Amino acid sequence: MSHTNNYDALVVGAGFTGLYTVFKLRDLGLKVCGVEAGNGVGGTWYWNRYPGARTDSQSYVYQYFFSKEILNEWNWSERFPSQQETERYLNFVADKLDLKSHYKFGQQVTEARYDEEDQTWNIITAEGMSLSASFLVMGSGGLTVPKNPEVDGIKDFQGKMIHTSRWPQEGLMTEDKRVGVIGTGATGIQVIQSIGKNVESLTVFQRTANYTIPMRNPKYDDKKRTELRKKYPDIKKQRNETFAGFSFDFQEVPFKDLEPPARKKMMEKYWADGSLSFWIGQFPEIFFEEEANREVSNFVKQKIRARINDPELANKLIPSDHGFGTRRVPLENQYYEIFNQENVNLVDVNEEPLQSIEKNGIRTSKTFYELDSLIFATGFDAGTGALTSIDLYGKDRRLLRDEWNDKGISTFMGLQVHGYPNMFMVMAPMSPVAAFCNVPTCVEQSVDWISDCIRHVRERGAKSVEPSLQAEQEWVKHHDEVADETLVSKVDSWYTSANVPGKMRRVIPYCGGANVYREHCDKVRKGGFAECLIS
Ligand code: NA7
Repeated sequence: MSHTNNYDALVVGAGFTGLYTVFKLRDLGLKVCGVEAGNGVGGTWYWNRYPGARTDSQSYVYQYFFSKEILNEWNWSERFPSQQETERYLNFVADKLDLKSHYKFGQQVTEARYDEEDQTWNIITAEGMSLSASFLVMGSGGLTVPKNPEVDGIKDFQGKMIHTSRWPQEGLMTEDKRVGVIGTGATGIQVIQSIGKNVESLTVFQRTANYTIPMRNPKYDDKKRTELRKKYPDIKKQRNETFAGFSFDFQEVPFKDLEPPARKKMMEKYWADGSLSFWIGQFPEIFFEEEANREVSNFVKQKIRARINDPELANKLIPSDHGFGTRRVPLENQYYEIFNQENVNLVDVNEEPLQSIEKNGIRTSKTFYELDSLIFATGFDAGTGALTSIDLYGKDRRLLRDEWNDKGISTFMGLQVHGYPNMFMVMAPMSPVAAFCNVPTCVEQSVDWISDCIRHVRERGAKSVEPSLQAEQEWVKHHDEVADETLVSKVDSWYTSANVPGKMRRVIPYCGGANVYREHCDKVRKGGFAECLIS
C-alpha cells in the first residue's frame, strides 16, 4: 500500500464538482489531491455513456460561469448537448486549468476515516492507495451508485447485460438484437428512443409511466453562439436568482388569476419551448395545489395520447398514479413514436410482474421474453449512495451509513454533517443540487461556500470545522417543512428515497428553491460561520 500524507485537501470525484473544487482549493493555496474511480474526468458524463445520453439542461446554462475565458473559448454545438460533447467540455476545462495533474485516476475510494488526534482524513482505495489530508470534499455525485432491479436470476443471464451507468467505453452492439430495457425514467427514455429503430425487437418493462416534454434541440452556428455569448452576463445573474438555477423562472401570474383559455395558451407557449421551463419555469402551483396540478397533468396527457396509435397502449404510457412534475420530468425526442413500431413491445410489470431473469431472457407472471441483451435503466441509490456505499467514519468511529440508517438522513444544508469535521459534500441530501437545481449553478455556489469556509477556518488558525448539532437539526426541520408542503413528498420516486427497498423515506432534495438556498448559505457565510463549531 502506498502512503502519501501531506495534502491539505482530498477531493473525491472528477465531475463538475470535483474539478471546480480542485481549482478553487488550489487557488486558495492548498495542496490538493483529487481521487477518481474512472480513468478520466467527467463524473456522470464519464460513466453514463449509454446511447442517447444527453443533458436536459440547455448548454448555455449547463456550464461553468466562473471563467470568462472558458465561456468565450468553448463552442457548444447544440441546445442540449450529448454525453460525448459534455465529456469533451469537461476535459477541455480540466486541460485548460491544468487540473488532471492533481488527480489520481482509477482509484475507487472504499474507506474514509477521520483521525481525531491528528485532525486529518485518511482514505483508502480499492486499488490499495492510502492518502490523508486535513479536509475532505466528497464530490462523488448524487446519482452514482447504480441500482439493479430486484429480480431473481440476474447472474444466470448469458447475453449482454448492463446498467446504463456502466456502459462500456467500446459500446454495446444492440443493432439487430432482441433487446430488453427495464426502466422508463429519464435514462430509459433516452435509451429506448435511441436504439428502438435499429434493434430486431425491443421489449420495454415499465413500472411507472412518466410525464415527458418534447425536447427542441436546434444546432448552434457561430451566429447563434455570438448571440448567446452576449447574454452570458444576464444568464449568470439569472442562474443565481431563479428557483432552479436556470435562465428562466416561474412566471408570475397566479394560476387562479388566469381563465382556462389563457392558461391553455400559456401552457402551449411553454410546451413549444421544448425545455424544462414547462416544469420549473411555468406555474409554481403544480408543486403545491392538486387542482392546478391536475389541469397541467391533463394537458400533458392529451399531448402524449395524440402521438400513440393504439389507445390501449396510450393508457399504459400515460401516467395514472401521480401528477405532473412530482417526479423528475424527462425531455424526450420521438419516444412515443417508437412504441408505434411493430417490433416494440411494452410490458407493464404491474399487470405482469417480473418473476426471474433466466439464461436467455426474462420470465414474467404471464410469459417468457427471449432476449439477446438486457439493459437496466433502473436508476440509482440517489443522494446517499455515494456516501453510504463507502465506509465513512467520523468522530467516535461513527459510520455514516449506520447513522443514516438508524436515525435517518441528516445534513447541514447538504454541505456538512455534525460529527464529521472537515468533511464537505456537494449534491448531497437536503441541498437543491440533489435534484431541483441546474447542476453547474449549484455546484459553483456550493463549492464557493466550501472554499470560503475552509479559508475562514485557516485564517483563524483553526484546524477543524463541523456544523453544530443544533444548526443541523434546524436545517433538517426547515428542509422537511418545505418538503412536506409539496406534492413531491407524497409520491414514490428517487426524490423520496422510495426507489430503494428498505431505505428510510425522506425527500432528498431541498425543495425551497436554489435561490432561497443560496440566501441561507450566504447568511451563514456572512455571519462568520457561527452555525459551525470551529476549533
Ligand atoms: P430513475 O429516474 O430512478 O428511473 C429508473 C426506472 O427504472 C424507473 O422507471 C423505475 O420504475 C424503473 N425500475 C427500477 N427498478 C425496477 C424494477 N425492479 N422493476 C421495474 N422497473 C424498475 O433513474 P434514471 O437513470 O432514469 O434517471 C436518474 C436521473 O438521472 C434523472 O432523474 C435525471 O436527473 C438524470 P419506478 O419509477 O421506480 O416505478
